[in-house]
Amino acid sequence: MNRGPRRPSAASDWIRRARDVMPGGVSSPVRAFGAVGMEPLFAASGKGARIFDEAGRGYLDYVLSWGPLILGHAAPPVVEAVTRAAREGMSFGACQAREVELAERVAAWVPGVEMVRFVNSGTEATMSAVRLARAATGRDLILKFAGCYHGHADAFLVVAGSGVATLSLPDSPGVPAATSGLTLTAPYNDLEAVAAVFAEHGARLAAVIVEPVAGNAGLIPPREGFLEGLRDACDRAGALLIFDEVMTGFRVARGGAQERYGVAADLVALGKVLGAGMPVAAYAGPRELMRRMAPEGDVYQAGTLSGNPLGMAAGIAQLDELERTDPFDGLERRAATLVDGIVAAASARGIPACGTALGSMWGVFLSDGPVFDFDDARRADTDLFARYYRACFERGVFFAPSAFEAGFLSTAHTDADVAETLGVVGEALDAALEAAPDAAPEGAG
Ligand code: HOZ
Repeated sequence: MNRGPRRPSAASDWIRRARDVMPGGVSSPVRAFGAVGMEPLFAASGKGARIFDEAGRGYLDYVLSWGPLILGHAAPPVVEAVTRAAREGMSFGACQAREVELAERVAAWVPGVEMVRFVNSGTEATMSAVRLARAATGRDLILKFAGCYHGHADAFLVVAGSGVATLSLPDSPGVPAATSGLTLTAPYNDLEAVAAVFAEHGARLAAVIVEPVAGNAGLIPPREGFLEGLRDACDRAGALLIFDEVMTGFRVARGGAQERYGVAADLVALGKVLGAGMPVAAYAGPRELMRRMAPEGDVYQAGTLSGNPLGMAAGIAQLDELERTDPFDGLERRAATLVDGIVAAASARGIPACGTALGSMWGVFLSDGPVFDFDDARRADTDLFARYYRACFERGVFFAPSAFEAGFLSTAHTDADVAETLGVVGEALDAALEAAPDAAPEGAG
């Protein structure tokens, strides 16, 4: 087999080789950069707030592996814990103390959680939570919200956000109509539409699954009363409320959106920060529900690598560092400085913009706003976004390569990093305006 030299190598060479052996050259579609008219970033390393490509160029990173790296890249406590764990064995397929230690932390931090089942991805977590909800209620239908993304299981690829929205694929071939037909949808933040769904289907609804802060259609906070309204509708109909906190968990507050908004879910899906960059996720809830899972109960779900020692070690180390440093207020202040700065820079140039910072999640839409749902999000100027995006990237700032993704912040990002970013943003907005098609000189192609 020709492995070829790892370095030095032009990025274009890696892209060509990748496309030859991997669909689109990627392991996950959001990494392709197609929506911003660019070639993918090939990451070679990361340190603190920066990611470095194969050519050695550094970028201030606001993607942070799509959320897990709340302490930044290669955070020493996490690296040390994983290194130690690796020396002791990569995987056991047997119970180990680290699983108990991480589950105990989750139960202590996340409201309503008494028991935890570890899995390997957010998709597995949401998929399994829905299976449990269906078993517990004896019902089949679920309600999700347009623009929310709960991973790529069949039930969720219905008007989904994230890469599905970026690529404008409202549904996916390969998902049987019999399966997608069990997923009802409503606009995010729209309690009237929710009431209409419950009026017609309430007795058949197993669960409502929601991102309590939508982070896969850009960042859209819940309107006042929305989450409470969902709680109420579920209680009346005997359906379960599932919070997909894969993004918001340990980010919008220490205990996630349940803590921040004071609304209790029946089941919660966690991931990203939980595994500190390792493939770790979980679904969790009260004993009464979780005991339905095999082997205590009759609902089956399993995984060879679930509770993997490296992932558990990484998660414990990251949560312990968060516990020790309690960085949540500081992260939110810095995220707000970033969002306010971007919106101000856009406004100063006559570009409509609005944005939100929630904990260490943030987002800006290039539109007037307000943005309450997926339709509002899609009104943003994606062409301008693409030009602005490219100009930021060229100047060393790495945002998510889509107008339909949230941004993240880590404890490694300093005030100086944010100031540097805002300097780049101003220049990039100017460049984006100059590159506008109607700003091109006459006759230019
Ligand atoms: N869930 C991540 C943010 N939308 C994307 C991860 C991926 O699809 O690769």
